[in-house]
Amino acid sequence: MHRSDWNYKYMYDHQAIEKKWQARWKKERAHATGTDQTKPKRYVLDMFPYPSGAGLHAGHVESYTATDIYARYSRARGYNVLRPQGFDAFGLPAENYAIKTGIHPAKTTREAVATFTRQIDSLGLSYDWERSVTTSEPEYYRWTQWIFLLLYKKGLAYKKKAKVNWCDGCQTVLANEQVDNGQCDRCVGVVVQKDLEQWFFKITDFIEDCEEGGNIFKGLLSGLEDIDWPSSTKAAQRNWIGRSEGVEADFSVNGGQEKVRVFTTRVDTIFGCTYIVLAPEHPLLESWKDRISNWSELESYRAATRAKTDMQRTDLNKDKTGVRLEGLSALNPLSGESVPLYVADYVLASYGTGAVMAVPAHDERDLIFAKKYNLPIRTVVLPAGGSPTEAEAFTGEGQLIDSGSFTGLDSAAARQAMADHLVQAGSGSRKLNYRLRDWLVSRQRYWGAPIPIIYCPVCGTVPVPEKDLPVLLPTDVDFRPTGESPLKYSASFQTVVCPNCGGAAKRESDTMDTFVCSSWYYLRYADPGNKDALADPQALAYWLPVDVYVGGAEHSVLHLLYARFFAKVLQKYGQISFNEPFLKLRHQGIILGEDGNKMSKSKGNVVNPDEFVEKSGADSLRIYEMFMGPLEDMKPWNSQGIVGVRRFLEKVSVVGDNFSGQDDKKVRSLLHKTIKKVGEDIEEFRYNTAISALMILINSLHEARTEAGWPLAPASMEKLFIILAPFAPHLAEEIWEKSGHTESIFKSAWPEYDQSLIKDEMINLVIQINGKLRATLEAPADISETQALELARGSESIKKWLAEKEVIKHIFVPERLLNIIVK
Ligand code: ANZ
Ligand code: ZN
Repeated sequence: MHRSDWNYKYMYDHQAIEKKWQARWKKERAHATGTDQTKPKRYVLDMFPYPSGAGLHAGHVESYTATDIYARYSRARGYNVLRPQGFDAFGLPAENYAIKTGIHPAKTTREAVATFTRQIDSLGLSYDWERSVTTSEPEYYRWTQWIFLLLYKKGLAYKKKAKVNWCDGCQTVLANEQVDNGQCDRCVGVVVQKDLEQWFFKITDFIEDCEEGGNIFKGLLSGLEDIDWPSSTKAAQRNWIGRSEGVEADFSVNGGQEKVRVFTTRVDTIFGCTYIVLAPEHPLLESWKDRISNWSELESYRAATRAKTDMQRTDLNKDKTGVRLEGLSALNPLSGESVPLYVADYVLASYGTGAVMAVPAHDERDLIFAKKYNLPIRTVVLPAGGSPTEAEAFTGEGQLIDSGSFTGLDSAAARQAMADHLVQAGSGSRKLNYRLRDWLVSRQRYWGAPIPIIYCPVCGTVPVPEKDLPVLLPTDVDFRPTGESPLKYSASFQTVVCPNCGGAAKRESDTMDTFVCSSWYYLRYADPGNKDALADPQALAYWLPVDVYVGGAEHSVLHLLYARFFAKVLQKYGQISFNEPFLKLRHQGIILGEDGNKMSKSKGNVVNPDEFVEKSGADSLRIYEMFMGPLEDMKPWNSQGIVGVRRFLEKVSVVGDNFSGQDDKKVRSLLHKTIKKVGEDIEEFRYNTAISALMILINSLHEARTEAGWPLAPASMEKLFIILAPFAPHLAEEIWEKSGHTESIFKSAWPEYDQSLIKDEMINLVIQINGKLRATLEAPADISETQALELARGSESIKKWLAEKEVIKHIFVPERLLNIIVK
């Protein structure tokens, strides 16, 4: 950008004004949470930031401004508003930086928190800092550990050896939710599968509703119906949970007693099954060792799949490989047909029964595999009025053919009939499956909350007693990654006795996934200083649940699912009395660089908010980001745009210089329309249209200005500044003070609009054709010449007079008459 773009006329000194008001707000504790709990409340929450060394970015400004406008508006509406902010401070980046530089993560985190706080304050965001939390502080993670213990005591936290995602780059395990396309979502390194003993949280227990003591607790699925969230986010959660209704069916092996059980959602295609596939890890394989004649071939295949991730294995575009189990065959329980057995890694051990009936004609993966290994492809479902092709699998529903006594049924009816048949014959059952797995929460890293567990050679696994919390993160630690948790080698940490028998013991050395810390932080804001409990029940009862939550859509299945799970656990065990933590959720869209690309250091297109705050002011930056487009849209940065917004604020400041004037009927009516629109838009987060309405109003003020002053009387003018204030808080305060007020503008109530003023005044417009009265049409008083002509042309009673005539000219008398001359 060119320097000259910044040549404002400086009609107001934004730097002086903004500093002045920020200092005053701080001194007067202007943003402290209200204490009068007889008032209705609104809890307005942002996803708290990870305090990275890079500081605040444009996306933070976007979402924090959106919630700030909402919070300021809500206060003016008489709500008690909770508007906290904190820091999600544990995590890999600080630790990775420490490994590189040797600087302790506690120090870099502290510095980053200070930078973020300064930047946030420079934007005039009305956070109550007295309620801030930082997840890496012992007074906070003490309660993270306390929740871990609650889960442990209720059997919802357990340790087991499992195949887990291992990132070599980060030298730690990852949750399924943190693996993106086979890559680590932090370092983008390849994720491999390893068998490790790890801690899990039983999130799968909370998918469906459950009953306890006569109460129904809503699960992760049905709870979605009660909340106002973007439908795409709800869909992402449903998909991730992946509820699927199907059938388990037994195929007997080699005509004997032994059976292999498959899970299918399409039992209607069972007559088209031409082979069976088992996952390479399937437990039955070992027991068939003696009967499989190509055992060694199978062994080497199984070894080769071990390195692959689930994602690589199930990718449609990847080559499908497998090994036939020579010497074995399976019997179809409905058709009685004998089919071969294969082991192939496109079938996962962890889903369903780890075995599938393959139907190449109706399943894409099976088709690829069948073509490769020359297996029969048999069509058993026809699309309505269609015929089969071998090039593509027909995966839709239709009518059954070649399916014995089931031929002719449609897919849905066939599924019912076949399931009944299998159940009666004792060779199958109806089955619900889920894609969601329990949440893997242990990490072999330093910078996280220690898991409060002690291992005693005599007593086994012993939870740390609550009175001994927090288990402090030690500082005498070498955090270079070795694949084992650095805490294992901290002498101070490992010097511990068993709380049970007093004998020498060892601590769990893994730390918790940072998503554990962020799954409950919103509760702590209700009562952040509490030393005896996670939060006072009365404070929770008043403030929770969160009324409005704003944050990025990238958290759809991570944070947002985990937080819902925690709420359900805490509700079930009496800690809270609600089931869904976030009643209304909105996402801010990604802000792209000026070049239309994603902002990145390497592209040099990163916008630093500090620069814009300094040059055009926080108020300009706030309004610009809200004016860029709908909040949830992805949109590119445009430096010219902020210049335009700044000009708008300059016009505002000119209006604020003195309030003298008298209400003009039209402008006053526009003011009341704007009051209505801005209020309604804020409630729905439609900030761009609210701002454009304010701009129109300010422009019309300038246009209608006369010698006598502004076209609004001071009382009306005040209303204007009150509705502008949430957007441009500093400038609004300054103007308010200049106009003689001694109290903050944010103490003023939101103005009510006058219903009678927002109704457009209507008149009866006389329409003449060649001077003869032909109609009188109802029209707004301020109808223009062209609008009047359009109105006349569209009216049935005039159309016939104009048909096949040529309009020569027309005469328009505003508010009275339109005379159309035709030939
Ligand atoms: C036969 C069949 C025919 C299938 C057809 C689909 C279409 P969802 O909906 O995601 O639950 N499947 C079952 N277990 C599997 C495993 N462990 N690994 C890989 N695939 C597995 O998917 C269920 C379908 O996925 C099942 O239905 C099975 O293939 C496959 F025309 O059975 B189906
Ligand atoms: Zn012991």
